[in-house]
Amino acid sequence: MSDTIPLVERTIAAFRRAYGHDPAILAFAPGRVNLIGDHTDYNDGFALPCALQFGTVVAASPLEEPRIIARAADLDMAEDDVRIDAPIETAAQGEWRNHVRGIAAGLPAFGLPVRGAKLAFSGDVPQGNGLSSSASLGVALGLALTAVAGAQAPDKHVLARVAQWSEHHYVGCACGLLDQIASAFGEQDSALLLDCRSLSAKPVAFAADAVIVIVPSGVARGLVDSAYNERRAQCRQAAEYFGVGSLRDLDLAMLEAGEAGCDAAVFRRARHVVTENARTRSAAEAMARGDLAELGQAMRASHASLRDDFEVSVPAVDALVDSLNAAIGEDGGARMTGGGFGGCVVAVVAAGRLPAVDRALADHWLGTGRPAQAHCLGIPSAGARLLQG
Ligand code: GAF
Repeated sequence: MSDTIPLVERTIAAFRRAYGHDPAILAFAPGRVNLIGDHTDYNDGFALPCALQFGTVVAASPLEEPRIIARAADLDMAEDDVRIDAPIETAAQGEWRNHVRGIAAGLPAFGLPVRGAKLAFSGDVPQGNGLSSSASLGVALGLALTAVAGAQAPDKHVLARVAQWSEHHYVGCACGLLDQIASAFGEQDSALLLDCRSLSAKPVAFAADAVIVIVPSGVARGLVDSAYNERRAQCRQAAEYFGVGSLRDLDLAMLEAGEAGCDAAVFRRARHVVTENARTRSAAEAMARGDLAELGQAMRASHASLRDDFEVSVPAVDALVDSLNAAIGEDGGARMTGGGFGGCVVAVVAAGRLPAVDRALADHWLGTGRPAQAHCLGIPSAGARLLQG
């Protein structure tokens, strides 16, 4: 919580500046880093994320009219003002306003009340890095708007689903539930083993001597939504071809038996999902035992699969992962994280290896000639919560 104080103060100050009084409600939801299990969530599979110390704060107060006014403190106080007594239109694609509108429309779609509100929000999740700034905003907005409507805090699964609905219907990304569940259910000092079929989120405690290192690649994620939606469609195609409801139900034997007649790219997508599910479960077990060597092996294999079979990595990310893995040795591992096409690399590493990691990163940036990116430690943190109200 102490890490969120400057952010909270910034958001309260923005709210006062916009509306001339203090907010009644303050809601916070974190971003997340995924340690392993990417592109499995929309295939009913497994993932191992943890909520982070970064997030979004939404300050809110009721408004008597059926309108939602929102001010984006980090975007020069840009404003949205939308009526909620008529169907809510989408804003232009790519606009932050779609997050506000999508949550305002999504709450009633899940039987939750929405009423007029004044909002201001601010966040410190590094943007465009695959650390779920979008999910953190959506979940915090859902929490704030239900509190403004005087309703009980929503069930966390429903909160996550509302934020996913908003992404699908307003933001334009057909995402799974990984980011929203991680943001809603995060636990201090633990990762979460998500089963995206049952939606259970089981805390897996971090080994005492393990740390998470998050390194931006410096490659802004481009064309993410269209490439993401295409991968999702290929997974659906694979499930149809193999005759299963979702790729969660496919195993290696079925996969191999069906290879000959399958489109080669669709086959590789399916192979990634099947092998990634197995890796994620064994990585969670390795983490619970404190076995960083086995966890690291699973992370390396996950990266190779995302690079070669799912084809969502880029050369700059591959080079960064290689530099990190060379420095880490048997004491953990590194991989791309999130949707791909740039963004961050994550490493889980024995704390004693940190000086070697720092040196390797300094050499990496010098050697590649790419602008050096500041890395940080990821702190597994608690999930979404009301800070006030
Ligand atoms: C993005 C999506 F939003 C998630 O649902 C998930 O599919 C992830 O990419 C890849 O694992 O973050």
